[in-house]
Amino acid sequence: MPELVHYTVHDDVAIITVDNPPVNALSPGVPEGIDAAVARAAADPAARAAVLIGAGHTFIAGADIKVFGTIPSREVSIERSHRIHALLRRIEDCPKPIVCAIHGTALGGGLEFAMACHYRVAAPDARIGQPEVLLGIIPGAGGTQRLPRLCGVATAVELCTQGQHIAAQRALAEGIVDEIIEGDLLAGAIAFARSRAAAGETRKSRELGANIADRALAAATFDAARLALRKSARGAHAPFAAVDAIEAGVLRGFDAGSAAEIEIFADCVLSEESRNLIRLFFAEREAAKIPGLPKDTPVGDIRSAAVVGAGTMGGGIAMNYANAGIPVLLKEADQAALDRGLATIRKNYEISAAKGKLTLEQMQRVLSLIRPTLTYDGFDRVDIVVEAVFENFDLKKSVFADLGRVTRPDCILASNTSTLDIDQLAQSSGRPANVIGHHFFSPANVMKLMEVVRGRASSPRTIATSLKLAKKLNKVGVLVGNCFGFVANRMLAYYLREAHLLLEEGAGVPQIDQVMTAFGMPVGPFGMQDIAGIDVGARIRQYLRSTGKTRAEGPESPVPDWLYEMGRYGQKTGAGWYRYESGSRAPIPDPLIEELAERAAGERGIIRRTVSDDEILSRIMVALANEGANVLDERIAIRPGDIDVIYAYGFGYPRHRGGPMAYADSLGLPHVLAKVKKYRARLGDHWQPAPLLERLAAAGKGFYDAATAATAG
Ligand code: T1G
Repeated sequence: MPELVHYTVHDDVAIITVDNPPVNALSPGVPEGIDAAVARAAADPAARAAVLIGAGHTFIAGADIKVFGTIPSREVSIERSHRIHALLRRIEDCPKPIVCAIHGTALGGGLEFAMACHYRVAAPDARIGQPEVLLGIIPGAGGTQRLPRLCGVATAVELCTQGQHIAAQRALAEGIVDEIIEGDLLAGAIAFARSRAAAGETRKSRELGANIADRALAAATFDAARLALRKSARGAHAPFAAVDAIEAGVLRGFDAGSAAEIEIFADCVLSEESRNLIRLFFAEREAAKIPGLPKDTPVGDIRSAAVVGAGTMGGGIAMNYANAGIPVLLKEADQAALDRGLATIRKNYEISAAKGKLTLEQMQRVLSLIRPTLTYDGFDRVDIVVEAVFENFDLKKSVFADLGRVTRPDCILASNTSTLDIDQLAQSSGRPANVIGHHFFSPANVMKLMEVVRGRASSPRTIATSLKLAKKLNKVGVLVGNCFGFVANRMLAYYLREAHLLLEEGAGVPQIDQVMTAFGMPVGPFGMQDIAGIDVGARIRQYLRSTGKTRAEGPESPVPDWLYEMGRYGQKTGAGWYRYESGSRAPIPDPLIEELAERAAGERGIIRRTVSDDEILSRIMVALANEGANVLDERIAIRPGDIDVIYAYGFGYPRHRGGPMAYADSLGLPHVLAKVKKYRARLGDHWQPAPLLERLAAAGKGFYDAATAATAG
């Protein structure tokens, strides 16, 4: 077993190096190794102080998340937590100053170890955080107790309830870090440690009380946080649990607070919410691993790009490249369209700058990387082109024919189409091996998901380069097969079908949206259509009808097309499924929709009835899972985890529910199948049980069991 923690002495300072690649997680043996090394430094006459540092590209990125799944009971969790709390106290009680040197990330347990040290210094680009709530847990190694004592209650509540990583500069300003070290971090940390030793100083975070002394302010902070979480947590429990633990320590002291943290952590780590979030954490990383794609597949280095089409999507895509520091040509057919696209891009950056997300200097730099053009000049020098023109097949095919002519033979040719056939676009280019779908989600510069759509001829290099590029663009890339709507939109068609039909049968638009937002969706199906644009869906339906198809089997409600014919496209026209006061995005229910639903029901001979919230949730989620099963069976998605990652990042599906496939597993596939059959009997043959669902239900398995078995081979 390789040594996970190294001990050396340099300049009368003990150097304790954690060496557990890839991210120095606190896997079994690491905490114990640090503990032993600190005890050794305390007893070592050659050491007047100690530095704790990480080997490789980062400090400690937290507890080993893989271990959480092995915790058998609350009792075992509590026993393990008591052991780690005692260990951190021993570090804090070391009579010689211990300085933690942070580079890369200090996250979760990593920051907790850092806070048990007496001082913390950091590299300028280091990032720190308590992201445990993103895993459905809370800091479990004293973070809810030491953090508020270092940076105050408000910042501690913010970091522990939102889980974001903050930059070293802010950590310094908040009192979490004591010094930023430019240049050689270890040398700077040693010098810092020696200065503390010379001063004979140690400082125990647990004994700092000034930042938590104002009880009234703390109480107000807790109340405000709980109020805000009612909306922002979207039904997740862990953020509230983090507030409870911090509050316990502020009101009842460090020891009582630590005891409360240990109890609360035990409840969280054994919860379904945490299981769902941890599964998603690993599913997101698994999505980058493609069975059958050799590890040594050549990967192209994308250092220059071009985007064809400066509309809403094209502009957002160009911003992604510029934000990643990649110069990008932005081509439009005419000057007016180009000017409109550039104006939107500039406005987006100005909004971000106004929110302090980037400086004016940074804004100028990224804007300078976006080079507008009306011709294909320079396209022969770029590594990738993304086509993002209007969703019209003939137009896209002509663009791909051009690109096949004007670009280098190794240039990747990607399409941002959300529905059209990648193979036909590939044919048009004459370079099918280089063609692939890069399906961004609107707004493209914000949404993290990128469906990477492999065509029949997409080469391993094209696929591997696309997945690596997704990470460079700060996106989550998921490889999917080529079919109408790929994974995200194909399944969404069933989600929307049920929403539209439930409306006709008697449910209300606000009722359906309220059921879905109560479940945890950021917006309901009707609010979502009003944001995305009812015209977008209408044009897709028109295109499909021209090919004799519909988006989903079964009756297609005429109401969305009636709204389209009335010019009610949603927020952008002030009315859609809801009405909107000018300048406001607040949805106002419109009785007209009820009239249209009654008319549609009449035309289908339906007697409208009271529809329960349970039926609404069940039909929508069962339809989604059933089609998800078909997507898996046809290998359009490789794993259920890929589908869940797509829905979490593409549509804001509540992560604490795990995703549509994990949710179906939590219901039990026999139950889901029974529902499909019940709806088939009551609503019609368009409710066709997916063969995979039938097979797994019969085998008493879930989607994830089957996937795990398949991976195991
Ligand atoms: N445990 C186990 N494996 C981990 C891990 C962790 N904490 N972090 C990363 N990995 C694996 C990951 O699965 C992948 O494996 C590889 O490392 C590279 O990761 C006590 C209870 C650090 C910002 O939540 O956010 O501490 O796929 O692809 O993009 O209170 O990883 O190669 O096989 O993500 O450079 C809190 C989780 C834990 C941080 C690096 N910590 N990690 O990002 O690499 S709970 C976290 C991250 C806790 C305490 C509590 C990111 C990263 P593979 P990667 P990256």
